Amino acid sequence: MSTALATVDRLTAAQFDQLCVNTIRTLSIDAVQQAKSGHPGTPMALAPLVYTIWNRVMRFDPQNPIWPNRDRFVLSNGHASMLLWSALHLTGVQAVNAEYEAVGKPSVTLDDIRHFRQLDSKAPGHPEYHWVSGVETTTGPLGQGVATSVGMAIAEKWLAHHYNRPGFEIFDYNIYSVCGDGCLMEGIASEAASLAGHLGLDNLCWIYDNNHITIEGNTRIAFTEDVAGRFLAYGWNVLRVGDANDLDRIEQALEVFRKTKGRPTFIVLDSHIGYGSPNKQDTAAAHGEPLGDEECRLVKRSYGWPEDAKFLVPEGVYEHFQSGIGKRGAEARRNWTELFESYRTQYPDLAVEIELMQRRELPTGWDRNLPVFPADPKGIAGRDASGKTLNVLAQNIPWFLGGSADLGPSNKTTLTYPGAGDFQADTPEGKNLHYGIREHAMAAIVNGMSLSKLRPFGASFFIFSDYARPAIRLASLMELPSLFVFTHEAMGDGEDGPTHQPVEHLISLRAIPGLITIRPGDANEVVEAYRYVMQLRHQPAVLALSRQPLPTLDRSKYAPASGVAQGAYVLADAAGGNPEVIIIASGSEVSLAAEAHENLRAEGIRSRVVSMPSWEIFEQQTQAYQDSVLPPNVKARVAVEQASTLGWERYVGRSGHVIGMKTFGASAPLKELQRKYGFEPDQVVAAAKQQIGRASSK
Ligand SMILES: Cc1ncc(C[n+]2csc(CCOP(=O)(O)OP(=O)(O)O)c2C)c(N)n1
Ligand SMILES: [Mg+2]
Repeated sequence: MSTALATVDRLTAAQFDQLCVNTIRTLSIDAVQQAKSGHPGTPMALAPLVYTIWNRVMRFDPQNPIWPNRDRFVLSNGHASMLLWSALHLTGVQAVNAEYEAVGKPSVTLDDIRHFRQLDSKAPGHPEYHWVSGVETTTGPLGQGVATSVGMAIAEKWLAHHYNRPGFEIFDYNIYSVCGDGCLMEGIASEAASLAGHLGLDNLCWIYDNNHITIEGNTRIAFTEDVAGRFLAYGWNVLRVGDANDLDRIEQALEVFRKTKGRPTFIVLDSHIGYGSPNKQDTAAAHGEPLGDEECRLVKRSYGWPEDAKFLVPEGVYEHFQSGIGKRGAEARRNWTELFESYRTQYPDLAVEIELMQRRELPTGWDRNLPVFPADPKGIAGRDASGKTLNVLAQNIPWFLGGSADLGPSNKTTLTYPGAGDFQADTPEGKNLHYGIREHAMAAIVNGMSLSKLRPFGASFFIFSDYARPAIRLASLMELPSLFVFTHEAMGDGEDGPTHQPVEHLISLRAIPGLITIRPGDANEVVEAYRYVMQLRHQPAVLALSRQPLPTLDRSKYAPASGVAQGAYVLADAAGGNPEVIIIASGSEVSLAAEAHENLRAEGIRSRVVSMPSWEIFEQQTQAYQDSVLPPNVKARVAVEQASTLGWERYVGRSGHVIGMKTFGASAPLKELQRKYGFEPDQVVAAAKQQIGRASSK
């Protein structure tokens, strides 16, 4: 008689385990079959792993998937999402909304699973944070999940050392991340693993689905390295479980992980993709397409499952999860909540911080003492103004921390105030992170920390935002307030040449939905940019800051820098507010535009200068405000920005003029580059006059 059909009370514990494992398998198979797309093979292979982690090991309360001290589960091989949907469904994880309130319904219903990969289903193609409660991070782009998990592990270490007190282990959770061959081939995983090993993150466990299969076939065609040896070299504790169906061995390995101090753990799990499928097991055919009706039947037969049953959750399965993770998680959370209540009596200030952080709020006084820069024609570099601001913010906001990918001295992102400290294995309370030259992992780690409710930043040269871009994109997709501080945002490092001069980066980042990019025009705009981004709760931001000094504008003469909060504002206007031409600029070109404006005025020409540090913020303003800044009847328009001209037509119109970059830059002193590419007052003046002529001849 099949296990599935046996009477529940006659099942042994082992049979019950198997029943649950097979439920995960068959739900996955049926969902993929129904959707006519998806990835059945890996859920079939890894169901025992996921079952063991969730039901036997993880400290996670399905009733409250955002309890701060929960263990984290990251499915880095996101194509196997049915594993997660099954786990969230069978354990009864409850949904919360964007305001972190329980909404009183399950996160993933059986109906969602029936509508796997369909519009509005809470069982989409890949795990999506913010869309499905209980998903800890969005995965699918291979390698991102494991790298993000390193950020989660860093965050746990920092939180534990900052907030735990004797007798009060407020933070002591672990992070489990499952990954496949694809994740481990991606460079980002190597970057992240290297840093995790260096930092000795013993709260972090990666489980590698060693199935020798990827889309094109057996890994012998492209991936023959000694993966275990590689992780040993990174300084990880490496374990092996030779049979992915052996729940006890998996559990033992996870126990070894929990007992291992001073190193992260890497478990190589030998598995068979498509396990149980007579014709597809161990082949790439099991990876990414439905098994087909006939094979589904054969597989179910091999599992001892009713062949024609669909989306079957046999009697007793929900209860079995309830008595496993449900009971353990509820107890753990209850104990923690009691602990936290007495912590609150003894350490009220710390308790308040922890609670603020959970809601992504800022402490009172978070913006006190922000610098105000006096007018100065010589000015100060964007990066220097940023460094001063960061140092104030980090002192005002205890959980604001970050660092650079080895460019701290150049990005000016180092926190230098007394006590800031370096985050290292033996000083996990430090606020200066040293990501090493690993921009891609850095950005994912920033996301991981942000998912853990810290306010983290990462920094590099703007040109290398390309190396971080996939994780920046995910920050936006996840609606995380991750902060990316990029300096050397245009041609300010002239002599370094075109390899170091961003051209297409601004427009490329502007193209990411939801991401806020800000290119401030002077030191006070830098401060205002930070004031704006720190208040974001659900959007990431990129700051593009200058390497070279920019004149600090005289705000008694020009409009206040607080206009940054509108994205664009009228900096200087024609007398009577009736301009013949509008000059729009960002960053280093704002003072250039202001200079051109003065020259035009001397010639009796009425111009308006609009400082436009952020397209995205401007576009969130009312139409009335936008029209007040860019009056539709003023057609003569010039945009000046040391970056690709692409997209500026939306503000200057098709007949407007854009002074920008149409080619790469060159290696030369900045002044010569400014002349060569037209970033000089005379050229702005000439363009403005030509625009006026053109508009009036119509
Ligand atoms: C960055 C990235 N590149 C490519 C893909 C497309 N892709 C999805 S799964 C996959 C193969 C993954 O192989 P493996 O991790 O071994 O997964 P398995 O088939 O064993 O589950 C590829 C290439 C992706 N999702 N992300
Ligand atoms: Mg594989």
